[in-house]
Amino acid sequence: MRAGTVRKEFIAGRPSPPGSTRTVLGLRHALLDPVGHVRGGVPGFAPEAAVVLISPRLGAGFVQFLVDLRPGEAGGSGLPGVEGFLYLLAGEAAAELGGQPVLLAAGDFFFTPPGMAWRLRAGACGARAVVFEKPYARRPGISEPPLLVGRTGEVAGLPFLGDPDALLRTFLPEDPSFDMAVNLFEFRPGASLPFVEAHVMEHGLLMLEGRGIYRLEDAWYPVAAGDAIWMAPYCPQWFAALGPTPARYLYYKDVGRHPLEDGRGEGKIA
Ligand code: UGY
Ligand code: MN
Repeated sequence: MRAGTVRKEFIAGRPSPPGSTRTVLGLRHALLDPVGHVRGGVPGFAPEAAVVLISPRLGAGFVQFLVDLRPGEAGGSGLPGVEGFLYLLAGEAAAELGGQPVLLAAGDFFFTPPGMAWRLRAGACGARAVVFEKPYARRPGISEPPLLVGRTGEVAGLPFLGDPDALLRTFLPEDPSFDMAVNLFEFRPGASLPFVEAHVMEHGLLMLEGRGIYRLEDAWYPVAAGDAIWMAPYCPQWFAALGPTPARYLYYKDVGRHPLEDGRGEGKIA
């Protein structure tokens, strides 16, 4: 290799050499290289239409999966006591949310309250989506969250901790009814999280655009669009955007519950 050149196969997002993967599975974090995706595991979708990225089998308190629907193909979910959040990554789709019809384009999203059945039918170009599902942690005296539909363009991106180069869009209301958040982070090239976070909430993350470096515990990973990351509670985490274009990621976070409530179903505090 000549000085100053980089072998393509070692750049995140490019094909890995046969027999190698960037996937890392740890006790407190995981990085999932799209090269390793294997389809199946979500009843309600054809086996080839879904890929489970993160689940309790990994140690997480939620599920994160990708959906790829061919034109006209449909699938859905809605388990008892489980709430859902879907973000349409590409294409167009007709959704039925508890029987209510809604048309979605790329960048649109919906939240379904615990137990509400939802179904998605892809439009003429197909549809790609990411879904987060979580058992709802009920709280005495607090009503369940309502059905919600939104569009990325209608949510303001606010400077994160005062940094105009790191814009955060918060898709779900900060209301005690909600026990999950889903946010979209956009970093200009060179921007970063201001410090290494270590917090009680866990994350599921999907890189949507651009590239950067993610610190997870004591390891630093080059990441690019298509990578998924699980961060367990207290996993030290930090991100910096590298490359010529902005980096964007969508992430899940459990919120709004006392740490003594288990966050994995019924709250334990009466
Ligand atoms: O909301 C968060 O905890 C966010 N700042 N974490 C992250 O992007 N890894
Ligand atoms: Mn965080």
